[in-house]
Amino acid sequence: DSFEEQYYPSTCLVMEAGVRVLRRKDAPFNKLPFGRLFPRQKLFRNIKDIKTCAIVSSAGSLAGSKLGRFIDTHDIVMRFNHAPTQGHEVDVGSKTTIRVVNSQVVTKPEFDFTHAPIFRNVTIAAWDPGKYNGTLEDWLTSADYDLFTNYEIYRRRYPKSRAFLIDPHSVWRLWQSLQMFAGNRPISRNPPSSGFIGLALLLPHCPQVDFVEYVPSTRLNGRCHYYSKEMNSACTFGSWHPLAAEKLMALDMNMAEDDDMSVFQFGILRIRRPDKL
Ligand code: NCC
Repeated sequence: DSFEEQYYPSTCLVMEAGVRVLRRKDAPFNKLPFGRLFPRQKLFRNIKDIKTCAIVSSAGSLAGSKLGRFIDTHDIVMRFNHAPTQGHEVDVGSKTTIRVVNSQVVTKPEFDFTHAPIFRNVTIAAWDPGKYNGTLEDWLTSADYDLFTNYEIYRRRYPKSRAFLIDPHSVWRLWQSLQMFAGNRPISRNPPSSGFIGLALLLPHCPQVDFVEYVPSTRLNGRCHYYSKEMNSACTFGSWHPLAAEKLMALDMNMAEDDDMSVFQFGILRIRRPDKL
């Protein structure tokens, strides 16, 4: 085993899932008109210049954190779904490079995916799990929410946009990595949350990822999101997504040099990419 595999097996497991966006050359999209909607560009420009990335969870306990300035110092900032920055800059920052969005957000009219300014001028990585063991052809007709219609509208309206679809097979491979980490405690056969998918998607592009308020900090306040008043601990500890298993695995990936202080006091996990895989 390499040095990394011996010391950071969980990080390696997440890397090995190979979470990725679909490309034009991928079968069956290379033979389908739909595949020509995929951007020719890479997920990120100037990948050699990327040194640090921040992933901002949507957790309610980000409220009052004052982590905005810290978050904005990163080269790449990832956010989720329709989580706003406006009005919350002090706590969550104002920079957004990429949004990972689930297929409900792409589909449901209240989010207005094809028009809302929050989804413009940022990279989009949209995902839908489809059926476990389903083919990509199946997925096109049996996605949990039909994200394809609005994806097509969006791409035609904004041809220069960097809006990608995440390979659903890679989402299920990530689920398998999670199951492997959980060992003999079976996890529910539901896909990981956008947060964990985002981590796995970003890590291959970034030597150091700071994941903010994913493992809950001492600010824990019972709120679902920092941008709403809804109280719901299931948002933090999980109900449908295998969120608790994800967070245990992410905590196992933490490499902050100090001690547990930064994780629980500041709510920041620091995850380094194993470079010698
Ligand atoms: O709530 P959601 O997640 O948009 O949050 C994004 C990611 O932040 C992390 N999170 C969030 C809240 C919290 N208290 N603790 C956290 O750690 C999680 O990693 C989460 O993935 C999703 O994953 O896409 C999810 O989306 C929502 C919802 O569809 C969208 O917000 C749109 O309204 C789901 N909620 C429902 O379906 C009711 C949620 O289960 C998963």
